[in-house]
Amino acid sequence: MNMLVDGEWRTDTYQSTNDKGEFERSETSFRDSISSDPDARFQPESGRYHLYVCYACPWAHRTLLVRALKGLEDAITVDYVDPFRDEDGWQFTPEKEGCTEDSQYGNDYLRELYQKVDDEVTGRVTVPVLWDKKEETIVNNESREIMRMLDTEMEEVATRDVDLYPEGYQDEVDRVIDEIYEPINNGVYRTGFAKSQEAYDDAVDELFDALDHWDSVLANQRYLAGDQLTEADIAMFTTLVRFDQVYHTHFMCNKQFIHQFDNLWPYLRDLYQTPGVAETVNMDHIKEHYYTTHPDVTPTRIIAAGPDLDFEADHDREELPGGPPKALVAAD
Ligand SMILES: N[C@@H](CCC(=O)N[C@@H](CS)C(=O)NCC(=O)O)C(=O)O
Repeated sequence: MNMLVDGEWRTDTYQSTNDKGEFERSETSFRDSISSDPDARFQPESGRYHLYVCYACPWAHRTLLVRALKGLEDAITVDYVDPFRDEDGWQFTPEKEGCTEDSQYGNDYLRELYQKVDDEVTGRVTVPVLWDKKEETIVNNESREIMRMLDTEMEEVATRDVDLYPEGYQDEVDRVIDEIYEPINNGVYRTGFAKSQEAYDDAVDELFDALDHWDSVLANQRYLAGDQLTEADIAMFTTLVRFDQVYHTHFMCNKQFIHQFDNLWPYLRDLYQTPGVAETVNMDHIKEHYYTTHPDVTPTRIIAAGPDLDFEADHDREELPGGPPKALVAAD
């Protein structure tokens, strides 16, 4: 696979599986933070930060969702790369529907930003990227951390009073995000990129055990951390919304569809129908990306047709305690 090595783009270096055929995700390289601490280097300022994302990517999708729910659209600008990724990595193709140019520099490739920041950089060139226009550098490219910063450190520039890491829920939110990461968020990739039967069997079993567990939890509570919508739901949503149309078939996560689960399916529709969420879902980009970008998984690059899902159908979860933040409902 492709990555930057000492600042140079290489297409022959990155091994994504270990000798047991298990997928191993490499560590993210830029880990600074926006902080309202007076001494912090990256202060929360409107207009200062920019996101580079791909609509197709579940990790990038987390950051788009927090931006939308908190009303940070004017404060944080965004560019969208092409969902099709080949040997050259992520590209800017503004002529394509839903994609933009690199509004900051007019680059052709996302890797050029990484090289601009550090001409000796070694690492994968991934989305999301949180860019600082003032210092012209990458603040962070780890979605969980970007999600938290946008949620908790940008209050003064957010236009909506939405708190996705509410007091009293924080330990539970962190626990749930940790708990769903390996078997579910990363689990679909571990299943789909497995290079041995054993690695696949382990990953797919772990994935569906975890889905069964959360399906039963969601029988009695509206959201993953209780009665409030939190970052944990954002993290779960971006995997679930891709599941039936992509992970089930392309990644062979096919013991069951999400739309066959008693509670995960209404829960997914409930989240989808939360004001601001649906606009962040670009299913065409999602499908194009996965089916065409991993030729070792789907060599024909043919985009599978189904299934046809009605994310807008009634979910009937209003009967459970809690509901979307008032500021979101009022804005709708
Ligand atoms: N840990 C990172 C993972 C991001 C990531 O893997 N993004 C994928 C797209 S879904 C990517 O950009 N992959 C390009 C590559 O690995 O070369 C995060 O959560 O932000």
